[in-house]
Amino acid sequence: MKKFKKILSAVSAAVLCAMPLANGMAANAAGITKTYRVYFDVPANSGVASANYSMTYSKHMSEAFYDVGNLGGSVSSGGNGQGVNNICGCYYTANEALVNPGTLFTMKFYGDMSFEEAVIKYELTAKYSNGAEMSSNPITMDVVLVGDADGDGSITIDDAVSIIIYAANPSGYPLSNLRAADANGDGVVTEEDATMVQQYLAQIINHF
Ligand SMILES: [Ca+2]
Ligand SMILES: [Ca+2]
Repeated sequence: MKKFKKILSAVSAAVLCAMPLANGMAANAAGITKTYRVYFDVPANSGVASANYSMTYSKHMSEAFYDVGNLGGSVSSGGNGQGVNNICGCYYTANEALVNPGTLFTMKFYGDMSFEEAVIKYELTAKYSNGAEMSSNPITMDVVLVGDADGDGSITIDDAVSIIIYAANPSGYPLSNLRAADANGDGVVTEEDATMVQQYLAQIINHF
């Protein structure tokens, strides 16, 4: 409890520091950059051995960044920034046909529009270990607005506070969206993520 009070007082100090800058940011709402991270997930016993993802996305978004997920394997990507609209994609390879549920890979980009406006079209295919395409694709996409820990659709100081309180007592103060709370994308929600949200609100960084 003592630690919790200490954290809350640190949060209050941080809120006071961040408020003027956060207000300034709201005045320039048109320039706000949103960061989206997409998790490509499979359920248990999916049998996926590899996957292809390709998409056409607005030139107003950053290039896309791909990372391997918690199931291991490897990702190779390419094609960023070609043409009038950008085309990119990745090829995911599992270490062996997947049995466990989890994330194959993630894709992240940032810009000043919604995800639906940014991604013009995409294709996603999953394959068995013999290279045959799965007729029923078991891969699902979970789109996350990074930093929006409380899931209300915008990133405010409330999100940073929620993350700090959760980090101090995860079972007592659960978060509605742990993936969004994981600002730095390292797979865990800690005070480092709250710090990153505060840096974003203070415009020290303009994306995650
Ligand atoms: Ca929020
Ligand atoms: Ca994190």
